[in-house]
Amino acid sequence: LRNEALEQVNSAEDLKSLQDLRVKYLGKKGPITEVLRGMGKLSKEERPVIGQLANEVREAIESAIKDKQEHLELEKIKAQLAEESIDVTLPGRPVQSANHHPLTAVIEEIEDLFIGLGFSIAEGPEVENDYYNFEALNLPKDHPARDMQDSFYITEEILLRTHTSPNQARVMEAHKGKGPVKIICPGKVYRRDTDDATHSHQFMQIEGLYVDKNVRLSDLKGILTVFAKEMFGEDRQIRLRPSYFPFTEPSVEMDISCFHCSGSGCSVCKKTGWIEILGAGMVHPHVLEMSGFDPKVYTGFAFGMGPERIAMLKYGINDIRHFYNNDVRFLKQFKRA
Ligand code: FA5
Repeated sequence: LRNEALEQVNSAEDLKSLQDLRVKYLGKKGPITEVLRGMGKLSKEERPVIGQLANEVREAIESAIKDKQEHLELEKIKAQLAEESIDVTLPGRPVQSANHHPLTAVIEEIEDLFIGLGFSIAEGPEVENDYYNFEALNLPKDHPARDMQDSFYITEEILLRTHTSPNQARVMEAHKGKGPVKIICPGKVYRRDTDDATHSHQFMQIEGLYVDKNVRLSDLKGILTVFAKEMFGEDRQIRLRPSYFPFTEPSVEMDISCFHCSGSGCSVCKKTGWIEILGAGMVHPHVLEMSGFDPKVYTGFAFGMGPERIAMLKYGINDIRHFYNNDVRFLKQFKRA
């Protein structure tokens, strides 16, 4: 009995089976209790011998159970510790932090700059009426200059705006003929242009409009010079070339110097040392009038720039399509300080 019990105690795998063994061998219905209970039936000589033997067996089993219990409890604690331990030497998981898209960063920089010059921000719809996109800008139906911007029409009267200039008319209408109006309007525009390194069918523009008494072409030139120097550095030159837009008279296009250009950004400069970044001019009297401003009292200038081209020049990016492909390897290079 003793050997059998000790063997079972030793091979017990957990505290529960150990408890079962304790009940089985030492419990009220166990064999040892039974022997002790039957002592009365034994002879005087047998009693101390059997009694001693039974006690020895009981003590041996008890002590085996106690040892085993201590052993199992220790094992349990060890296992628990191993399971819960933290390896402080493991390298941490890197936290991916988001950052601004380079185009967003440039647009915000331009916005901040113009806010600093007293402009406020206006926004308008991307799905636009033919009236605001063209007619209110001196481009009646059948005007040949409509072809300058090949359009995505939705219906005969509704299209995806081809530029941010419709907001000139919208904002002036909202001012009900009373100046000053001094806004910039950033937003997406759409044209049926074939995508290449410097053209995209969907791109951003930032419109500027300043209407007040006595606004002159020299004010436009002054503002654009400040803008170019702030954006690209003091040593940049600007150049205004005569141009044509039906909604401005006179009209200009602004080039910015890129003499110090080297590397991939140079392809944007087309090796001439100048790159065109915006169209501008004095708001056509007819446009002022159509939107409720008296051209005898008010004059104004307007401009429309392409922030992609500006970002390309600023960061030496040689293909406009990088902005839209969302290749993380490209985007990661523009961490904000
Ligand atoms: C216009 O869209 C006129 N609305 C700008 C204007 C506003 C003139 C106010 C006068 C007064 P233009 O089509 O040139 O003009 O476009 C203006 C700028 O948008 C360009 O200088 C260029 O930077 C950018 N741009 C034009 N087409 C694309 C294109 N397909 N992809 C990327 N940028 C373009």
